[in-house]
Order: sequence, then C-alpha cells, then structure tokens
Amino acid sequence: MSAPGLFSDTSLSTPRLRTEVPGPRSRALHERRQRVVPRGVGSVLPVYIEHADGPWVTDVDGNRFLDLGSGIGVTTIGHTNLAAVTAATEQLDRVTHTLFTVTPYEGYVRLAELLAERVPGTHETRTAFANSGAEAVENAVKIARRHTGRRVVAALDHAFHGRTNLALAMNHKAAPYGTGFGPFAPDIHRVPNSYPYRDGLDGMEAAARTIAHLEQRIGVHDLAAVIAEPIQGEGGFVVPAAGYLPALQEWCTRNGVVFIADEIQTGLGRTGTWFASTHFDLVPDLVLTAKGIAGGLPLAGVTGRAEIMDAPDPGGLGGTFGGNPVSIAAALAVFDELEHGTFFADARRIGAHLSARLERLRARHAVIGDIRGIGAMQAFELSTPGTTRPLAGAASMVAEFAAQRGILLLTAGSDGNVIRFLPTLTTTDEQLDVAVDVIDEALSALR
Ligand code: PLZ
Repeated sequence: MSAPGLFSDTSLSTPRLRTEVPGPRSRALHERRQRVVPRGVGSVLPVYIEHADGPWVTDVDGNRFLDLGSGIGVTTIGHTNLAAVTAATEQLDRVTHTLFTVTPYEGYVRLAELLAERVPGTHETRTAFANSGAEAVENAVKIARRHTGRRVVAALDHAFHGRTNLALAMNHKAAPYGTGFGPFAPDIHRVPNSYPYRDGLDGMEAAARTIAHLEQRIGVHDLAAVIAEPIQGEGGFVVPAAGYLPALQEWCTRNGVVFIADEIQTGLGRTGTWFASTHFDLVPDLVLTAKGIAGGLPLAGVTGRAEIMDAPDPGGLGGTFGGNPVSIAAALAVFDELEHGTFFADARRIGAHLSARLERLRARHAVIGDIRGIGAMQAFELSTPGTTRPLAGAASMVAEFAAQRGILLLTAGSDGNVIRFLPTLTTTDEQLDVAVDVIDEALSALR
C-alpha cells in the first residue's frame, strides 16, 4: 500500500478557495518578499504555501489548490508522503551531516546499490550524489571528459539542463536563463532534436540529421558526450520519434562518445517505469537523477558504467552536501514506495485518463495542435489552428485562468505555448476531470 500524505485529506476531489487568488496574506508576504528577494528569482503564482498533502497545496489564506505541477516534478509520490517524511525525521535524530568524503555512512552506499539495480542495462555501475540536477549535469560532463580525454559536449535543441554556468551553455533558451550571464563555457554545441509535431521526420530521418551535425560541426575525435532528455521537460514534453534515441546512442557507442540520459524530470516513476529510457530501449552510459528522487528533499545522482564513472581520480568528485544523509534517507523511502506501492500503475492510469480527456478537448478546441507524453508526463501544445505555428501567450492565459479556479498548471515549451501536467501520482481521475473541465472553460474564454 502507498503511504498517505502527512495531513491525509487526499480524498477530496475539488479545490477550495476562501479568498481571491492571491489572497490578502499572500499579498502581504509578497510585499515583504519584494524588499528582500531579487526579482531574478521569480514565482509563477505568488500564493505562499502553508502546508501540502498528496496532490494538494494549501496557502496561508486557507486556499487549497490541486497541484498538477508537483513543484516541477519533485513530489512525484505526493506532497509530504508519510514514508519519506518519517524516514527523513528519524534520520534527523541520528546524523544530519558528516560529509561522505570525510566520514561515510551506509545510506549513500545503499542508494547507490538500488540505483545500480534499477538503471537500464546489466552492466556494473557506480553512483555519485550531488545536490541539484544542474550539479549532476556538471558532474556528468566532468566524468565524460575525463574518461574520453575529449572536450566537446553536444546538447539537443529545446534542451534544458539547469542554471549553473556550464548548464546555461547547454540550454536551448537564452532568455531568461542565460541573458546577460555570459561568458559561457566553450566547447558546448547544440544540435537538432527530434520534434515529430514540428519537423515531421521519422526517427531515422531525425537521427540522420542530428548525426550529420555531430560529424560535420564537431567531429567524433573531439566529442566527449551527447546529452539528451528522453522526453524534453522545459522544452515542452517533446517525445522523440520512435527509433531516434536508439540510433543516436548506437552512433555514440560506435564512436566512443558517452551517451548521457538526463532523467532529472522523466525518471523515478514519472512515466510509469523507473526510467523513461526504458520506453525507448535505451541503455545510457550515464543516467542523471534529481527532482523526484528524495520526495522533496534536495538530492541528485549520476549513475553510470563503472569504467566511465571511475575515470576521475580520488577527490575529483564530491561537494559538502552531496548525498546528505537526510535526503538519502528520504530517497530510500521513495524507492521503497515506488517498489511496493501502486505508483507505476498510477502513472499509467493518469497518462491514459488525461490523454483521453485531452483528445476529447481537442475535438472542441482547434488551438490544441498536439497532445503528447508518457504516463504522468502529459502536455498539449497550442498552435494557430490548422498550422503548427506556436500560439504565443495562450498557455499562460490558461494557467492563470486555472489558478483562479484553484488548479496549479505549469507552462513549458521554447515558445511558451505548451501546458504540461506533472501531477503527483496520488492524483485521482476525478481530480484530473475537475482540472480538464476548468481548462475547457479557459480555452472557450480564449476565443
Ligand atoms: N535537467 C531535465 O528539468 C530542472 C527547472 C526550474 P535543478 N527543471 C526545472 C527552473 O526554472 O529552474 C532540470 C530539468 C532537467 C536539469 C534540471 C536542473 O535541475 O535541480 O533545478 O538544478
């Protein structure tokens, strides 16, 4: 059985609004915040959260929102999942920190063992832990360069890999992530991805295009790694055409290039499997995890082939908080929940229900150009009817409309014209129906 959330009001089906959104207490906090927090740290919706439980977040004004974003794909097994909270709380009473690179502890080793068993493939692996997704990306690049002795890293169009300086060079979108933050790291190249809705290419054609760029613009002798999100997250839940990723990986393997799967948004139950790579028959050399791995506590991992991971010399990898014991304890509970709960089936149920409901919506709203995703990672793209031209602004209008009804939705896409769903896997079909009905109204109001 899956553990309930801490406050156990998960069975409710509708949001509850007690004030306007944002309410007076949130507005007062927002005033205070603007005097002490830089504007560069934005907030999609300035409602200040007081507690959270399962798929619900409740703000300081007592408004309860249905959270279909899970803090951007973090609280996958539900907000304040009881097992994760209990494990973290018990760990707090024992040891909060020693630093694994000073005096180690078992949890780090245990979680590395669990990842070794669950990443795709039968090869021997090693795992190094870090604090955030971007740090996992940084470490993967270090490891791939040290292993290959080559400099260049290729990322895909529409990719997002984080907000550290190296990751900024890998992101597709300059604004707002990179604007004014250069100089950026050299030897990062971006190459075309597979975006079936927009490019109309099958997997082989798209892979041939990507590989031609890699060969002509970089050359295999300098190429250390190719990094790909199996389903692009911030880029708009772009699901590559069948065969694209395996062809790309096969080319990497043939040429001694490390293939890195950024599973930071797609991994750990989100798509109904441990890793989304499985859906594409991928066996990545390195797999990156973060977000959902510790049920809301900060943790990230790089798991990969032993011979690649062991390339850096002792002391070459680490960091003060990487693999913090409290985060690790929560992560062990998350793995146990995923293993023994109903979460994988729930992800598939959510995917089937949501995509069916969205297809019915498309019949009524010509602006829905594409519906895509796997499991509890679904999205629709808004286009000028009859074309694939992005309908700018519409997605944020839908999200704002929904927020006023107590539904938290996230936008995505390089053109900002995608609505994405990253619900907690505790979300019921009835709760999804409430959200889709509100989206239906929002799309009608667009006309
Ligand atoms: N790789 C695939 O999705 C984080 C970004 C939120 P960190 N995505 C959410 C924002 O606006 O900064 C992400 C991702 C993929 C890497 C990252 C970076 O992970 O934990 O935010 O560093």
